[in-house]
Amino acid sequence: MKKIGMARKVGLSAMGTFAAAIILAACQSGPPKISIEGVKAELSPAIIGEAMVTMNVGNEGGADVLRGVKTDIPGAQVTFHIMQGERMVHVDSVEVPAKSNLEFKMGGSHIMIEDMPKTMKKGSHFNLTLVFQKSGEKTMPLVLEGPAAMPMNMEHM
Ligand SMILES: [Cu+2]
Repeated sequence: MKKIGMARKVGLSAMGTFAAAIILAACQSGPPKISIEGVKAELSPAIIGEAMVTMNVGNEGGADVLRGVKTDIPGAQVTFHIMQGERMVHVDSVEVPAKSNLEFKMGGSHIMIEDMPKTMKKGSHFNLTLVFQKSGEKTMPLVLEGPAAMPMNMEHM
């Protein structure tokens, strides 16, 4: 009986050391400090019901992850698109490294809104929400702008 008691005590103190190590690691990287600038939503010049959202996501703190994106436009789908070489692929999450500046722009990583209802046109207002793993949700009001001139090879299929 006494032996078991000893083992338990050792186990607990090892746990304490482990927890301390985690806290130390967290302090070194620090919490993320997210700022969002230059947000713009432009209708697709090629496809009805589609819009592209571009912005700069700055992070002056520790690493975070963009876990998702949502909108209050009824029935619309929003996704992250990133360029892998020449190809555009959908991704569910985007890393936001410590002390970084993530650019969502035309020709690079961007946010795509699809299946918008016909009521959404130039000048329509809506909300877009970025969901960060650590920083939580950031909602921004947007106004749909007319289609930007887009090089032919950047059109969405
Ligand atoms: Cu895209």
